[in-house]
Amino acid sequence: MVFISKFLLKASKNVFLDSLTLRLKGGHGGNGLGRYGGVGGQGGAVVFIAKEKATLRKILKKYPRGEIRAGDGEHSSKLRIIGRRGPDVMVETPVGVTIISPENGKVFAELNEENATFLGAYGGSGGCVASDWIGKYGQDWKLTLDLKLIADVGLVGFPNAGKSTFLKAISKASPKIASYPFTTIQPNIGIINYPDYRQISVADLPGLIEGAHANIGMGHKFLKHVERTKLLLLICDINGFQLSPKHARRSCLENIFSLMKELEMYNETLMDRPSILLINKMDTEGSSKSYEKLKDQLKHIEETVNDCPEEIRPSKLLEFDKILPMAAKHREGIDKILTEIRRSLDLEAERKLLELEKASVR
Ligand SMILES: Nc1nc2c(ncn2[C@@H]2O[C@H](COP(=O)(O)OP(=O)(O)O)[C@@H](O)[C@H]2O)c(=O)[nH]1
Ligand SMILES: [Mg+2]
Repeated sequence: MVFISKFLLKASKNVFLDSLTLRLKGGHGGNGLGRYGGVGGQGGAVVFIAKEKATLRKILKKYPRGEIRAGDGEHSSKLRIIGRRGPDVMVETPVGVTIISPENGKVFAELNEENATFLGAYGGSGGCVASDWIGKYGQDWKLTLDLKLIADVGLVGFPNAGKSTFLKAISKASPKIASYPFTTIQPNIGIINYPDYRQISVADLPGLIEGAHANIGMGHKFLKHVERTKLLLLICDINGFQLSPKHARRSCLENIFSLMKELEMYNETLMDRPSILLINKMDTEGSSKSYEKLKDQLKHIEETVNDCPEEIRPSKLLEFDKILPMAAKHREGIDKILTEIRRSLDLEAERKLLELEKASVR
């Protein structure tokens, strides 16, 4: 166990956080000044405000100890009879967090819209005659921010790669299967049921196309969903892909780079997300030979990426936990994939735990 932990720490990337517990302290109220009837300033408050660009990781980075404190109210003085209010602290949270009690799971709020706010901790009132001129402590407690996930695993691939077929092969969901380069619009969620009753959810999302990060087609919506998954499963057709005669025909390798580029352009931190690469349609003619070549190219991916056209060249590479071949249509290779999905998620869960321990949160 100790050994594994050391190894994980070394291998630790920027783990995706979907839950964060914080200690929140409202500011202390300032003392009053009885002689002059002066009232102390109210302590500042900690306020959560939902912002599109915010992440739980950014909060942890700003408050590495997981503790957020608002400013104290000013004492009343001869020069300023009414003490100034302590400064509030505004904490930007991602849109879609649920704020709950870490003790009993009670839900206090859901911040589902940009600029929605929640009072995380109130400041203490300033000292006055009723409190014998002594300022009061602010609220001091813990809250947990939970980010709603769409699924544990997100399928990432161009139209026709075989995402819907794959989802059908691994779960009981029965998504629409199209034989043309069109794509499911709504995410279909499938559940993998393991023999020991463990369940892992998988989201089949509207197919990604080049330029999605720039909001072409359903792109942005798609990427927004992908952001809310813990493990990325990239699916590529071994034979490559061409969206239409107007578009360039891309090889399987180029598609892999192009997918990375889309993810990176949308949100760079996605490149730190654990990922598995699945090469589909291994039942088609010539696929074995192409796969051997591809494996070799991926082995030297740092160099091969330089040969790829600039418009689809990522500046950072996803590090795949595994690269696996399959023929989703015939359920070939699926069992091994299910084992690896689970392994990747477990490894990631352990990394996250370690990181939170390091940050001494909880
Ligand atoms: N030969 C072959 N065809 C496949 C395989 N997996 C999917 N397909 C076909 O590829 C087409 C697109 O599959 P689909 O699952 O709809 O792709 P999606 O757009 O990524 O969801 C369909 O005609 C599937 O039958 C496979 O393993 N082998
Ligand atoms: Mg589909």
